[in-house]
Amino acid sequence: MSTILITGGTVVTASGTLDADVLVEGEKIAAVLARRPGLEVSITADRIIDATGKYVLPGGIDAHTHMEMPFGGTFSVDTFETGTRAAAWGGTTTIIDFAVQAKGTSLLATLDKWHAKADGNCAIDYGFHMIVSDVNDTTLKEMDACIAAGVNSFKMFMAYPGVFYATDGEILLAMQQAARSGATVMMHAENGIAIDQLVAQALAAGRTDPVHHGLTRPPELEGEATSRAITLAQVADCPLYIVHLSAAQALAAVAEARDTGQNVFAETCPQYLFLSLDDLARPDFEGSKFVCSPPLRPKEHQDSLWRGLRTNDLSVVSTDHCPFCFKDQKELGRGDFSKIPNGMPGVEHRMDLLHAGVVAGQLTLPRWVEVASTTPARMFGLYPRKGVIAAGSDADIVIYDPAARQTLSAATHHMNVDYSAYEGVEITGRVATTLSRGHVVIDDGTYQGSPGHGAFLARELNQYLL
Ligand code: DUC
Ligand code: ZN
Ligand code: ZN
Repeated sequence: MSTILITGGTVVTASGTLDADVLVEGEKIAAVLARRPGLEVSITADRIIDATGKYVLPGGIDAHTHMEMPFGGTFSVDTFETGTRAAAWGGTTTIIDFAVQAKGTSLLATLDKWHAKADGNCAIDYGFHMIVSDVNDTTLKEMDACIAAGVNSFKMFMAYPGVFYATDGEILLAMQQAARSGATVMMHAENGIAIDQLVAQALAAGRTDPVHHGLTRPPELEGEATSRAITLAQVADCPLYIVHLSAAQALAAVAEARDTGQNVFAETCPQYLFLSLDDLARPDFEGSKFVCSPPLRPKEHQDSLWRGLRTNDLSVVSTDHCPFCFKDQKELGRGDFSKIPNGMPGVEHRMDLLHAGVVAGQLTLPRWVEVASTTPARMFGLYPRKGVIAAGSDADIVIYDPAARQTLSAATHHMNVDYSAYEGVEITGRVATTLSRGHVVIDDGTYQGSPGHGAFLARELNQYLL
């Protein structure tokens, strides 16, 4: 079995920092060896990686991505191969992607289809959530089979009538079914029925620019839907995870539910922490690059979200990586913002952007690791295999240089998309080395991984439930 010794670094975990060396044997972490003055331990290894001056982190877990997703009449442009490679460049060693049930199809056939897309193509490990868009007796029964197959989180939509939308009654039925096994329902919480009326009114009045995507999806309608989802989950006694939370109103509803002890959790995404409605309003159709749902919000919401991350009302930061090219894809919505495919690229830069939050004093170093790796591992049944630097865990390790400088750009990123939402933004910090199960995937500015190294992760239930 080959061995790697990572020396001289500062190990950062959710519980603190430690000057320690890390020994990797094969695919696992064999030991974390604290360095103390006067206590010299001599260990030999096949390969020594010098991490002096760098952080040694558990690999990032991005619990919300969409590779090759059929959506808005087109497909998101990263494949499992290109998307997982880009993730590794940015220090993410696990993704959890969404299998998408089309109406009239079965959940298990959907799962097979997503396995076929990912199998043999991923540079890092991956799991699946299931999008349930057709609630009926058959699919409700199939939820148990999905759980047995390691897919125990089910996303539903209160938005997109006619596409993914589920009625309150359908949501209640799915929540009751999930609750019987302890599975989690993930919710896209926006009031799609009301939004569709606002969209029709805007278009009829000739308001067609991308900024109207944001203006027709007001934060109040995210707050209302979030409260309604929480009430339905309470009645069904089902764990609820609000995805891509963007608005202060929605956060207030989550915080109130958590204060009562209800099993309600929420994630936000870097785009809601760093970008705003001003970006959607960029001229010359540039705003289309920032169309995602829920939409980017007025800047005032950002402070609430950072605070929510500190208070744990927001427990996870994932990306909702759903990239569409500007050319030919975003352009489908010239003259009609409602035809712009909803989604933004992000899988490569989540760790960097959150590190920028550390540099700016918004998060501590351990909290950075917690929201980006440890909590997603626990939330989605992967801990302690993933999400921690500890003996026995998978050797998914990122060596992060906190002093390196980089400028984000489409010219240098590795995502398969023709623009960057952060073009020209300067960041302090950069991944030096990424290991996935003991294999070096990124080192010193080169990709050394291979498609097919990444393995499917059958997940256990949410580990925050009593
Ligand atoms: N919701 C997502 O989670 N991803 C892409 C689009 C959407 O509305
Ligand atoms: Zn969504
Ligand atoms: Zn998504």
